[in-house]
Amino acid sequence: MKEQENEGKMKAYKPKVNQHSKDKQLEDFRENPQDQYMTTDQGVRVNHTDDHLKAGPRGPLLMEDFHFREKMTHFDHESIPERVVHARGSGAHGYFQAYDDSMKEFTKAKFLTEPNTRTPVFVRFSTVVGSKGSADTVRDVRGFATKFYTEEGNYDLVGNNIPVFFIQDANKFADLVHAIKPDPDNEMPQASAAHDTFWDFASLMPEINHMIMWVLSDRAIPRSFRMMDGFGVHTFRFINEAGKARFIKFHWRSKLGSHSLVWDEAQKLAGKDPDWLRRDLWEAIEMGDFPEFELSVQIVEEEDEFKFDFDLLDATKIIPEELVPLRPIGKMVLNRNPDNFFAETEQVAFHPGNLVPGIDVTNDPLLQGRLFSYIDTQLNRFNSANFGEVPINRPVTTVHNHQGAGFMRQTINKGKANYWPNSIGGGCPMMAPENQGAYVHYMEKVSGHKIRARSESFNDHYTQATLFWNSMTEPEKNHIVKAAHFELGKVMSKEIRQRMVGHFSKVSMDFAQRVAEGVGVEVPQNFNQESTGNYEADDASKKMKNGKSVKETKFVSMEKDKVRTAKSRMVGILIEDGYDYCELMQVKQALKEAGANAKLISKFHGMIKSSTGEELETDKSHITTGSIMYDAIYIPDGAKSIEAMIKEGDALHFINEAFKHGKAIATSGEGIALFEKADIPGVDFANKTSGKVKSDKGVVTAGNDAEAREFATKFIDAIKEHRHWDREEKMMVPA
Ligand code: HDE
Repeated sequence: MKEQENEGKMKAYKPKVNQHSKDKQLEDFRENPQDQYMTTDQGVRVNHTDDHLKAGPRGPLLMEDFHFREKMTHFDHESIPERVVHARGSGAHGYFQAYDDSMKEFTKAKFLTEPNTRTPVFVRFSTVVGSKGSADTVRDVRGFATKFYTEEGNYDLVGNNIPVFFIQDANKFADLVHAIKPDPDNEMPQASAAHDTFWDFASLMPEINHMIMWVLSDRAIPRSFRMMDGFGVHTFRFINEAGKARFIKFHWRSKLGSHSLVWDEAQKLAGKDPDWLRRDLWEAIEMGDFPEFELSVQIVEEEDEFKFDFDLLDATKIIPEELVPLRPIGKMVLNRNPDNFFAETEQVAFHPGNLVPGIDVTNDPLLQGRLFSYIDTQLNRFNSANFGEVPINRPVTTVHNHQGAGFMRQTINKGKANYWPNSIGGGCPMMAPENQGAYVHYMEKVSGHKIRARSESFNDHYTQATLFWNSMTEPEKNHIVKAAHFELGKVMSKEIRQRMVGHFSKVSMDFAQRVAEGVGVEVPQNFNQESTGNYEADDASKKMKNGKSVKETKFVSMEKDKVRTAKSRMVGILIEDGYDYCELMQVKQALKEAGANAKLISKFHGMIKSSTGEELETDKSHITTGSIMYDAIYIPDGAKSIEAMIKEGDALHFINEAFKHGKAIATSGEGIALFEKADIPGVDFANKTSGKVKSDKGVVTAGNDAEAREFATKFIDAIKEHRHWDREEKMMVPA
């Protein structure tokens, strides 16, 4: 009788299934209604999961409650060690497709040469320093790791969004990471290089200087994972069908271009939306704005190895694109979000040594060390050698070998012969000949003494740092200087600040002076800091004498190499009751046609009435958003709406802050008074009624007689510029 009563209560508890929900799990349940019930891990159906089994409703737990024990045990064990670096990441599925077969001349890798094949990929973007729960927008290098599930096995391109690295030899990696991670005594600061230990290490290690320039630049605060380039960093090798090898460098170029945040914005976003980059990627894919990246290579003939003024094996150097241009191979499209973060993004295991025929490594001493580290770290994360069997890591090709045991083995290998050679199993699996797709390492001839040293050819640590500085536009230089003021400004030790400015004096006196004045030190004369590496003269350095170089390279500057598009940009539209519906709809339509997205924002979230009576529901209220979450802002005309905003601190701050961050801002008619009130410099109030469309440094205004279409076009042109850095000259605007 009691049991029947209980059952009755439980039925009453059963939640209603929302027929309109789009949840993927629900879709599966709809397809297989017999599977809709919760079960234990043993597949036994569960009738109640809110209380554990007790001796009476106020009594103790009964150990026979297998459902509770299993649920609790699983929960207690549901985390794995986070990655020691690159702990915070976001993943996406997609495909890669070659444009044509032109790479056949250089590589036999089929996925790079067969235009009719779409190779599935999984990409994981990451920050390096912060823990798994840290903010996305911190100043840091971004990881850009791609797993290609090719027909010849998995190939991993485990790159970054910066083309060079901090150190030249893998033996320094542990020191670098210890120095940049939070201090060992108090575990501070989180996800930041701005503390004494990192700059102490940096100031004692001249090889870091080129990388420091990149990390201080806007590359280290990307606007979006979709809007950054990627690099393989090391020099790799392509091998063609005939066995000829060439040196190559991999590049990913975002089709949307490479764009950044500003530092003030990055810091505010870290508080307002720490998931900013993750959310941006997820939402873009959900909306069908699929991120696209072009894969290219720089190719250097083996005989040209020593034709440059730097060593190709030195990962602190780029090959300027003026010397070796990029050759496009194909494009990658990211078109599907993961179904489960843990199973896919967390468990994906990359390894630069996952190679397929046609691609090989070089003797870059940084790369060589990585070839050891990645499997080792996966063993720590998975506590098993079977991590390759996790679905996200499994190749699409068949796996045949004798590695059939260990923790959490999934595959059930059959038969007795788990050794090679064997006759019992008919000699299976057999060795594959090269013409059947076997991987054969490139037969590079190597000889040398056993020696703990680096080639003298690695010992120039300033030329490319100077090249980077010289290649920047003035606004980009300003940002680098400000970043140095912030980073070194947080360093307590004057000695370390001094030493770092000493290095900067060898990069550029101008740069060093501008940094020095912000961090309270003098620029030293004739600064010299000995390298910690053991550099030994060898043939390479002699051969490189008079190697090719350039004084400037346009491709390292995000400004000079800018892609102008409004595609997938997010525009914030501020409205209150009384806005001009007709104008708003025309501008929204023009934005849509340009591929941009828009969100309506008002003081309170809800239905807002236009001056002509139409109602629109806003997407956000001021309390849940901020200008930092938009690429551009627009305020439609409408006397009552504008009047309300003029009295609203939040709206004024919104406009003012967007202006400060160099974004396109637009308004018309009465809105011009709002811009004046928000301290937007140079706005012509007289333009309010009769004025034509005016666009000045990304501030677009129009009188209420002006043509809405023309107004929208000018606004979109301003959005395409991404940021209007020339505004920074009159940066008297507080925000
Ligand atoms: Fe990594 N790196 N790394 N790294 N790295 C890891 O492997 C390491 C380096 C990069 O989204 C770890 O699975 C050493 C350069 C990315 O899962 C670890 C050295 C580049 C990711 C490791 C380097 C990278 C990692 C930590 C110097 C750009 C994230 C977790 C010799 C070309 C991959 C893991 C993901 C992750 C070691 C230097 C890129 C510890 C020893 C240079 C994108 O194995």
